[in-house]
Amino acid sequence: MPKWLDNAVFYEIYPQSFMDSNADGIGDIRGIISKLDYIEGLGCNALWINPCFVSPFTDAGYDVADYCTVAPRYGTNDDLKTLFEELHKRGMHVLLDLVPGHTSVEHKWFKESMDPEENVYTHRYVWTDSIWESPEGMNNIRGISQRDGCCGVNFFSTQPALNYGFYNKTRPWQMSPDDPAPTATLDAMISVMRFWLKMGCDGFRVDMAASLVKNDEEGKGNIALWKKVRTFLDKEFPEAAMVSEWGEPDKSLEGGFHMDFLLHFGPSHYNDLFRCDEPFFSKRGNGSIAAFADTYKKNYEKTGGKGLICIPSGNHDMDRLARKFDTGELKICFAFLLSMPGAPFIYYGDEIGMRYIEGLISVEGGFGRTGSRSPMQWNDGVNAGFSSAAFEKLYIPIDPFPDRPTAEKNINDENSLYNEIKRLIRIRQSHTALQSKGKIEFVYAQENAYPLAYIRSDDREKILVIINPSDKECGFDFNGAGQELLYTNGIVKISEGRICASPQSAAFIKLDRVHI
Ligand code: TEU
Ligand code: CA
Repeated sequence: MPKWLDNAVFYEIYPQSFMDSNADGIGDIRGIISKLDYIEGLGCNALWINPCFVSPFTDAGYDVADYCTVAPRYGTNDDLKTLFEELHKRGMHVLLDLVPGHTSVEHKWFKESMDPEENVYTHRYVWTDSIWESPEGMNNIRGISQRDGCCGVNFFSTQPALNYGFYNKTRPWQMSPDDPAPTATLDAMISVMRFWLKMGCDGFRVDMAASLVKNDEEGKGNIALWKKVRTFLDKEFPEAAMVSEWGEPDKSLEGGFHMDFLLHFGPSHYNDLFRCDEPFFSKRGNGSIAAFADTYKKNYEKTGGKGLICIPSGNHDMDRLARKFDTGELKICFAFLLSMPGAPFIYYGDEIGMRYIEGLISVEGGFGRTGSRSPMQWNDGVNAGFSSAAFEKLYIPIDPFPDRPTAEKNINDENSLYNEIKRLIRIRQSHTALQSKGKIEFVYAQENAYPLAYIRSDDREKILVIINPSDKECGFDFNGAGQELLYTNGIVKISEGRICASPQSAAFIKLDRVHI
């Protein structure tokens, strides 16, 4: 595993909405470069940038038309290379977004593949052998060319599925992952990875990583495929970091990913934390952490030593954290996010409490996700400092409320969410036990009960983390003694064999003795 992941704290940038450097209303790479001081100032030392490649943008760039060229609206390949260099100068790293499962219908591979005459790309995508047969369990594209077949799609109807083979073959047109055409597809994707890694990118976030091999209930075909990618990386780019959008760390890490995300879908119970009717982190205090902690524990044991489980604050597909939570609640969310194992991911704007913009018309396939993708609010200038274009030209309308949070207001207010997060990152970065690989042991994570407590440890120290999102005082029996309060928000005390946490509090306590 690349050493830099040990203390990586990621910042996810949705490039179209971060910073516009040339007044066309769309964020761009030069804009990102101009804001590296800000990101570094917060304490983040790594970036994940959503797809920034040539695309017709029917799914915000997750419909790639040319994997090896930066979309002109974001700049040029040279700009991206400059970004890599600027980051490396600061000791920072960057993951690009690899979308290996599907392309745009406008990709030249797909155009060739629609041709009824046999050619190199005929089997690059999942095609049935008759226009009258749809691929089972998938939506499809049909009748848009003279090729006699239906092509499966992975997401929107503009995103035809690349052919990596079928783990269980039930129809004659289905190939096995080791057949020549699926092998050629994987080779092509490996070439894409090589292209960017050579240019200086530090790795990839991999989109829908479990979707490549089809009819693969248990994930075995996809695990085998990613193991081949691991072999390539071990040989040519051992320092490249790989994080999967898979949501099942026991599988993805076996496939050779260094990290997997917990997501708003899949079996992780991630939604119990922040995004359900009664989330654990709501001050109402009606949530339950038990199912999350149990699943986390199981995965943690299964994946012990193999890689990291990453918990994001949000992403471009989910509701903004601030849609349901106030600043007080958000501070407690981040005390948790920044004290868990694995590399934390902060979605741009979450650090200043950016809100979900209600009622927007969908932009570039965002639909309900559009409200979480609005332009970053930098200051009280024109368009919140995001762009000097006319308001109507902005990629997505900016939060219209005059009290909208901005980076500037946050930076200047000692009690802001931003400054709390900055403090939390600084504490994490000065205690290896709190970082990616420090161990975790849950001390208190009960059904329908508060608080949550765990011990983070390594061979240097043991740190007890107590998190009470609820607006009630609560506690539990604890047989140990604290030595030093590393972080506190509210009042948390250890006395007479009991921990007592004030309403909406969080604390990190260095332990000198503990008997549990
Ligand atoms: O998302 C995959 C994913 O599973 C989505 O279905 C998600 O659940 C959805 O956005 C509803 O919230 C990835 C990308 O993150 C997403 O932006 C892309 O649209 C999708 O893949 C297709 O590439
Ligand atoms: Ca621009």
